[in-house]
Amino acid sequence: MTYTLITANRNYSSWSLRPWVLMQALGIRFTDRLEPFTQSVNYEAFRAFSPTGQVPCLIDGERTVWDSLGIVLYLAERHDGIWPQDEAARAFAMCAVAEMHGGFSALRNQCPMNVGVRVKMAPHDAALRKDVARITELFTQGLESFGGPWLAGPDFTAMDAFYAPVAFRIRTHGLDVGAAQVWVDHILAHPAMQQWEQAALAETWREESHEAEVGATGEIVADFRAG
Ligand SMILES: N[C@@H](CCC(=O)N[C@@H](CS)C(=O)NCC(=O)O)C(=O)O
Repeated sequence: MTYTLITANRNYSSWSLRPWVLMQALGIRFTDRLEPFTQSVNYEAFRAFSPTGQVPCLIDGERTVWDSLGIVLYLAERHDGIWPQDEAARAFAMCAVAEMHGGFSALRNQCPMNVGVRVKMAPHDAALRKDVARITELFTQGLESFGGPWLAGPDFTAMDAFYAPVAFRIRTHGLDVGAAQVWVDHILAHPAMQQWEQAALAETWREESHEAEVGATGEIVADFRAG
């Protein structure tokens, strides 16, 4: 029996992307079930399959595993390669994943993931400048300490998956991460990210609140989506 991974719109759903890209990159097979957002809050509809009324959600037989971090920890008990082999890299990756899961609220709120759109942002406030500086520092530290090309060494791991939505945010909002851009370019070229991006561009769903959110961040200078 294979897993079923339930996720939402490719264009908007940043939390969905984390386990999806990790499973794709590591060759962990799953049935891909997409439940699009139909309104700004989808709690009632998503409660049919997810205890939190949110995606992503992994179904493994009779078992439901929820929350992107819960899913990745669950998979790590069953599959090799979720975390780096090297102990120091593993410690770094685990801390960085925790930091992403619980932090970066300015980046999250002010630079929503919208894969197909490009924005000329208004000047950054202090909170966003702090988040972008920390992202730059963290990526640079990972690449320098563990030799790249991935954030915690030679292999794609959970750390890359957790920051994959950030790569789309960086591109959409034109954020400057200095030399760490090398990782952004590398992950955007990964076949799984390309697959996600092509699906995002092909989507014709538009959800009003997500559109308003990206419109509020600055001037939309390009929109590569179909429809
Ligand atoms: N902490 C959760 C957050 C999940 C989350 O916020 N998911 C969003 C989609 S990206 C969601 O399902 N929102 C429900 C809605 O928009 O109604 C996780 O890591 O999985």
